[in-house]
Amino acid sequence: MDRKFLWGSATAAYQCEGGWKEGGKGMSNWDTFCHSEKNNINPVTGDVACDHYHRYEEDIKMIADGNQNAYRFSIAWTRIIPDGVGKISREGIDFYNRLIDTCKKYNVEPLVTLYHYDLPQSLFENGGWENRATVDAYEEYVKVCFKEFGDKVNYWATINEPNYETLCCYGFGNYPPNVKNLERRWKAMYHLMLASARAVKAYKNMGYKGMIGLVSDSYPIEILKDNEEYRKAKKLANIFFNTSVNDTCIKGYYPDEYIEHLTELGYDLSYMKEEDKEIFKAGTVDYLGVNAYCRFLVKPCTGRETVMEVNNTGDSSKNEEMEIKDWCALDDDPNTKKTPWGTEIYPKSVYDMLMEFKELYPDTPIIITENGLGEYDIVEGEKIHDQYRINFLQGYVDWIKKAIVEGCDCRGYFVWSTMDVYSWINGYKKRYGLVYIDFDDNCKRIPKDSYHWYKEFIKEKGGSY
Ligand code: BGP
Repeated sequence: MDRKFLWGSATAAYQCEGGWKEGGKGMSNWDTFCHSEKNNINPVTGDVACDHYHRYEEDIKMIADGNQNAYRFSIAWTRIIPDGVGKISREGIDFYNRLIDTCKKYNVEPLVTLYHYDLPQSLFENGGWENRATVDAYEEYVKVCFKEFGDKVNYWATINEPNYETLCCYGFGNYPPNVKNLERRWKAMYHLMLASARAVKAYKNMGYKGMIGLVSDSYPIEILKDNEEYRKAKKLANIFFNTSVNDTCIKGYYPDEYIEHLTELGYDLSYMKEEDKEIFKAGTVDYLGVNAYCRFLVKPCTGRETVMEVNNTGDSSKNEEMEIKDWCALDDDPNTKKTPWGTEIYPKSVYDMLMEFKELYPDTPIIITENGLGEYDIVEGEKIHDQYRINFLQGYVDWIKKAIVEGCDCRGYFVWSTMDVYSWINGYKKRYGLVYIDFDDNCKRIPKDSYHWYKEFIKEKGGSY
């Protein structure tokens, strides 16, 4: 495998494919959730989404025309094994073979995520990731993927964001099963981490030579005051958001401090089995995929009960609230610019994080598997002048360059997202794409100014990374 820097963009199956009842696909928890009354904030579905299921060739051609040499997408488990366990669907396998072959045809390297939030409904109903049986089912599913696509795919990602997914499922409670209970969260996350380790182990045992990693949403944690209480909040936040995932998949064991803290909180950890230790050891990743969106500013808890509210409204006056009892609270710097959804715009965060990884995990290469800006885009005479997105992306790639020059082993960068896709809970109004999708006009594709900027940037500067 040659070592070219990957310049690409990313999507995930539920967010772009559509074709929710086509090709023998089974139902996922997201199909069910989006059709339920619980989906009441922005009540839309991914039934059609960008119609990528039918228009993937047009999309991959667009990626290649934009000078991108890589495309990150996810496989919908429900297309491969519609009921989660048991019968394999040939039609589903054929679809992903076509998708991967099309990438190859256009010289676009596929980076394939095996699980990106959409869980087969049958497994979800049996407890989802809280149930260890889901780990067994996942291992069977990924082995089918390795067997069918392993000769063609050089980059795999086991799980997308074990931290953020379980935070939304069991902290904010805005993703199915819509629960607010952090004890259940840690259990689900443990099983996701175990599933990832079992996938890595299976991949190696099957003799494949590609790179397999995990995609982690990671955040540099910062404090605005330097005193003991703030430093303690920073340390706990780092365990909560970063090392609980990153140490585990890179070093092959859960950090002691993490286990100690959960024990202090009186949680039942009997789901952590002694025999799993060997699996975590054998299942360490070849690279860490990092979804880099922002930093977290934290402060000590004020003593209130846990409150966790995420801004899914797109109204910047509605602040995110995160006060996690016995851990930390989210702080705010009023001087930093924010998106309409309240996320800080702070490109230097990627540099701070990469430099931290260089110290903590010097032997593990990093691929930035997502980075992007959610905005309301406006079409003006068939054009989208998203200069704000260009500024944002330019900031990030410049800071990444600096980190590489200073010795960080970063091997790729993917913009979220290839085109506008369904945004979890935010629906279709929060747009991240390099390409605009007119959801009211047969999913017409219009490249934005940022698409053209990225194309030129890769041509001019891409080779120097
Ligand atoms: C990441 C997810 C993506 C994507 C992105 C933007 O956490 O991996 O799937 O959706 O965030 O998030 P959102 O659409 O909620 O703004």
